[in-house]
Amino acid sequence: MAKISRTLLSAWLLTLHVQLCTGSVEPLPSLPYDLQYYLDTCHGTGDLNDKPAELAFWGAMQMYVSKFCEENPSMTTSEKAFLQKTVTTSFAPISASGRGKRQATRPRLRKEIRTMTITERARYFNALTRLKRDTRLRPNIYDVLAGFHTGANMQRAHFGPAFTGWHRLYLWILESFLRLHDPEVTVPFWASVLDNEMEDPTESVIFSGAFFGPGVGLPTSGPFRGWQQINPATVFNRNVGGGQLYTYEGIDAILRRRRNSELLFPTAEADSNFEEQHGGPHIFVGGTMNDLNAAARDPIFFSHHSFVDQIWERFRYNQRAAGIPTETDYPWVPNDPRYNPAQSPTNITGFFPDGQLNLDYIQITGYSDAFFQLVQYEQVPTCPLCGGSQYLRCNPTTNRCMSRSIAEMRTANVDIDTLPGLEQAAPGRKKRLIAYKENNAV
Ligand SMILES: [Cu+2]
Repeated sequence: MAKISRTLLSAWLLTLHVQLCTGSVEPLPSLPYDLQYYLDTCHGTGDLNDKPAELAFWGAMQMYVSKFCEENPSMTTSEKAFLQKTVTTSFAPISASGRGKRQATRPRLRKEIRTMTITERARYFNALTRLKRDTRLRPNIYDVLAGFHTGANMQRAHFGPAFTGWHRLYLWILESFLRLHDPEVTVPFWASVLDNEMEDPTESVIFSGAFFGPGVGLPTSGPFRGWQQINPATVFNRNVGGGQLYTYEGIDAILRRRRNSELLFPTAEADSNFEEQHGGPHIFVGGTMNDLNAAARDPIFFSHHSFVDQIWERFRYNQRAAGIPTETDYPWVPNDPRYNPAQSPTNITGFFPDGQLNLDYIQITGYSDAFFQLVQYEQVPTCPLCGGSQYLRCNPTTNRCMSRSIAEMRTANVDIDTLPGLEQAAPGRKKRLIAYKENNAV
């Protein structure tokens, strides 16, 4: 992959800045602050000249563009109460209230999506579509939650030590809302390392109608094919094939480390830069996923982040084994300008972007060990059985599992275009299938 020089990157970003702001070319006195900040700090111990150009461009641009994309929905009192109540209830078992015993809850078991049964997959996709149709928040719950991942929150969620914890909490919140509609569902993870083993990952079953739908263009088939009609303003698109999916080598480099400071901006080691590695699949899926401000509109975002979280939990398991306290290993040096103040361990996560709600979980909450007890991950499938999944096979040469392609499944006469049990996303149909109960949110 092409390497770049700082000068070239600066020139390219400068041009882009000018196009974004004015549509015409004007000279700028210097690089915009955020771009300069990214170049100066975000590469930490890595050398920008050793970075794949695509990733460096991507990181710098996400950081920069996010500030133009603030979404400030105004909510009614009852909407606020509903949002607040659902989130607060979901966090009740892990909040350090000291008001007595923790709620006894069954852990949420998250699986690789190709090892789920057809029914489990259909139930997960149905819960997503029900959230997309659920107007208890306007325009719908799914879109409001996707809006958490925009604007000023990007400074709280990305490019610093809060990256892992913030997204862990975010996944938990989405999952809690899904469980209002189906209390059994959990967010499956997409172990893109399995697709990376393929000769052409764009041909993976992941991008079939039986999984996340087409890898190019709008969701015209697959589980989200009605989403365009539900809200044309927030429909997503894809353009698979760029970027770099997870590699076993990259994951191993992360799992060899023992401190979060070795994984996270601004001090990440070059080969175990967790957030940078996570950018690869964003670029690979392309389209909406390629723009962090809109990425959560594509549900594949949450399964990608479920995998990010699965890797982090494996890292934390190693930390525990080495006697390192996971809850306090939050890399932070007060008054060091390389650290973004929005990512101070005591700063708010800011889930509701305009701060109207009192959902002021602080950044270090994401490092809480309580999640270890309430969420469990299955392993990434391994040879020879590969989780017993018909969508995976063991590559005997590498002794690693890999995804099957859509063509392989067709040759084997397995229906890969439809998913039995999928509910139609008919617009305007309001049906609350499972009534909200105070205690079924977890
Ligand atoms: Cu993010």
